[in-house]
Amino acid sequence: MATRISPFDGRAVADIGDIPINPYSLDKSIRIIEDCFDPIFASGCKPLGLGGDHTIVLPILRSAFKTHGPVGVIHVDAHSDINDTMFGEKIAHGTPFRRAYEEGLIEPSKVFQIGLRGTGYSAEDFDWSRKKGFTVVQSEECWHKSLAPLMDDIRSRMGKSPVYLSFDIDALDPSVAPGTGTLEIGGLTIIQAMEIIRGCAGMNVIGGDMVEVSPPYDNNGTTATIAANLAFEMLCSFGRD
Ligand SMILES: [Mn+2]
Repeated sequence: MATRISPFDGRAVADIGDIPINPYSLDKSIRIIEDCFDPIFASGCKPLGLGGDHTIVLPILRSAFKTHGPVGVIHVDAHSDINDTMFGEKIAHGTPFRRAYEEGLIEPSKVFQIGLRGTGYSAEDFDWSRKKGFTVVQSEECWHKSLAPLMDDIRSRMGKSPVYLSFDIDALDPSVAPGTGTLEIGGLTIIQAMEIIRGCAGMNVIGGDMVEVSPPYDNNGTTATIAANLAFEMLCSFGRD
């Protein structure tokens, strides 16, 4: 009601179903995901992907690059997801933004990582992002305040560039969204999440995702419900650029 946007009235919104990944091969699965997104981006549609874990953003960004070139990214997450490897593997849910950087899929000066926090592996965990030109907005910088001014700043810095919004549900505080695998205390509020998503209106958003919701951990279903509502907010926001 607040945005006065009714995305199902003004736009053609369709659920195109699940992507038929190969559960026995991660390499094949990410190729399948990329192949499935290619015609979506090429046709001018704005995909809203529902994870799955954060691994899916790498093949999505590979696909987006073919249509849009390097994109800006608003990455909302407790974690930076810029590890070089996890258990020796280059493709994992904690590595996609390092791969995307290495492959030139993203414009580093237009990458904003919001909500990062936690114990981490070392005190320098987030410095790799900063050294590469990303803007890191740690969760502590978000505490007790509206994020609308931050989004105003990001909007002006994005300009007309294509922007991809990637939202890990663990960006939210675990007291409100516990149904995910890697909880970190001191997270964002739902209102701040709405400010971020609504703040994307006016940007050239080319797609987005909602990832890391884990039904086995979601004991009463509220995390999935919150994710669904935030996905709806994205549909409203994507329609306003
Ligand atoms: Mn995360």
